[in-house]
Amino acid sequence: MEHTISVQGMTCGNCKQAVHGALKDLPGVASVEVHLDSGKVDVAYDEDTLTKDDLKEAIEEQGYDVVN
Ligand SMILES: [Cu+2]
Repeated sequence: MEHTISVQGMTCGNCKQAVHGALKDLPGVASVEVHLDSGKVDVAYDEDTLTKDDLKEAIEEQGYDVVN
């Protein structure tokens, strides 16, 4: 399952690393790509292991807002 998440508040490389790391650490996540310029995060994950809400929560725990 591929999902693109819109995230608000990512402004620099540290933000990018924080979001990337938080998602990549979740069991069931295959790949993460963070696009700072557009605020989009592409995540490939296993639907049997994770839900979109799990992804959203992991991002929000880092202090960023999820738009969709
Ligand atoms: Cu930053």
